Amino acid sequence: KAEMTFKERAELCKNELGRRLFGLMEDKQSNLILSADLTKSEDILKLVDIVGSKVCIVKTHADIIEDFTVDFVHKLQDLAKKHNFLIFEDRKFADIGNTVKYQYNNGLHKIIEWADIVNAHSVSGPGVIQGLQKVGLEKGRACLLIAEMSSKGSLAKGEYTKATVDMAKTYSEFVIGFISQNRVCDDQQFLYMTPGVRLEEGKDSLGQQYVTPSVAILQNKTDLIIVGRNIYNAEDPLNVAEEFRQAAYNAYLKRIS
Ligand code: UP6
Repeated sequence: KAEMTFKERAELCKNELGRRLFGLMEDKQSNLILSADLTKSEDILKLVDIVGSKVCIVKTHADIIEDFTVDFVHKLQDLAKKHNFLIFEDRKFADIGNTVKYQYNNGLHKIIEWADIVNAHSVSGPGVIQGLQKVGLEKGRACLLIAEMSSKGSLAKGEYTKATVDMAKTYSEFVIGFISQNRVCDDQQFLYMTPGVRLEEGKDSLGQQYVTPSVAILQNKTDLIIVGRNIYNAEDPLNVAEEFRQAAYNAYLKRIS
């Protein structure tokens, strides 16, 4: 049977930002996430201005930026408006609820102020979501759970992955989907986002494992691809981003046809 479209699935999503993301993906014809893993804010802003029109989300690692300031955040938010994308801070929260609440809301980065989406490991149990949603829900934010990882030897598999899916179902007002390599459950209200993607399969020297966009979206049936080095190290990031956008969106179109 034909699969539901992103727009149709938006109606199943219990989080307003999640619904917006489903719609944005179809409007912008993009299920591509840029992982902007550069360490200087100027470089990030330059990159994001170049490829922003091609992506539905820009993913950050705030704690690798050497000159992180509020001014940087404001400029990133301006670019998010200009190019119409969401901001996802890849913080991978993993502590008890009370601590992640502070890590989300306080500290140098004040992630709650600017990140539309954050993510969390499920290793500490549902308290991590309870802590995050305590500050995140009233600000209209959303969260992803890490159900599987792209790296070699990852312990996030089997029963761990299943228990993570159950947690997401319990907290689906705040949890809009997963970081995963596969469609870890058949629930259409969730988004499945896959890192470890580049144009050719392979690996790096530190355990990262890569699949191609069509393996991720067509074969493993996830919804979005997350691409870092293959775009930001490219000579022409705009062209390569467009290549990824087309590959990933066409794979989605094939799946729903
Ligand atoms: N990431 C993974 N694998 C996971 C979860 N997250 O690679 O299972 C993140 C990394 C990096 C990006 O922290 O920011 O996705 C992948 O970057 P790359 O395309 O340069 O390998």
